[in-house]
Amino acid sequence: MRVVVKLGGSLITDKGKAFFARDDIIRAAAQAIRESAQLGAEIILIHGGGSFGHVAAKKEIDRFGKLTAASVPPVSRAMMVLNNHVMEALLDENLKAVSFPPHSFCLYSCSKDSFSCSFDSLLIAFNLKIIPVTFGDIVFGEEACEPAIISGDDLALVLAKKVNAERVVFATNVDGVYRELEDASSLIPHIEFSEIPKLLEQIKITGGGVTDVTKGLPGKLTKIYRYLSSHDKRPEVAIINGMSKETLKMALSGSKVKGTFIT
Ligand code: IP8
Repeated sequence: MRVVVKLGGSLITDKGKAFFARDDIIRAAAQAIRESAQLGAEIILIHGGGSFGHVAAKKEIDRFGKLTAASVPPVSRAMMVLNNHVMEALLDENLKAVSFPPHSFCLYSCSKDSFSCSFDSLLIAFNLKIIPVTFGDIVFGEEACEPAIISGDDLALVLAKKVNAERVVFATNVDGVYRELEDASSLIPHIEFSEIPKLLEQIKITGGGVTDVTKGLPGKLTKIYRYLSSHDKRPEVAIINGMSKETLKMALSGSKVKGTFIT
């Protein structure tokens, strides 16, 4: 099974502590990836920025009011450090994995408010059964544009389309999408793809009543809808809890696990 997995920043870092990687979780995720690869999963791995990229980017914005070309070295550095934690864990599991930092192959267009990336090398690695690893990053702006942050969610969804992935797994630090944040029994196990706009309206009306603890969920759902509505071989999207190695492994192997599935 072809699967694109994003390890969220709130899963692999401690968002409350600047530049703090949760190596135990990263290592468990690497084991889950190895075990599912042994069961036949063909994987593209993406990770978020957590307390590395977001903290570094915020520092720049607080200092200069915006991201500038001079923000690229410190923000990309923070992401390379976090990426190194992930790469070391994968390579220690004897996985064949190679890192593709987006600041070296993506550009931001401010006139189109969109990114363009050259995925050729990454896709060659994937076809050679080497796990490509990429991540949310700062990327230069083209022509007169300032740099911008490309999120791992965008990369996951674009790549899922490129390789016709059967499943996209968003591994987070919560079990999925909840109707009521405080009510564990309100986990939504299934969302019909066509119902995402309605659900987003509900989120707007209730001011976030339908949400998970990461405020990025409405953004994630909007992106899922935007990127995948025009795709005929739409992958199943699973939002799961990556704190459990077994859940992650089973999700990567195509099983139905606890979480929210969007089909
Ligand atoms: O956590 C953000 O990636 P995300 C990356 O996937 C940076 O949104 C540099 C903040």
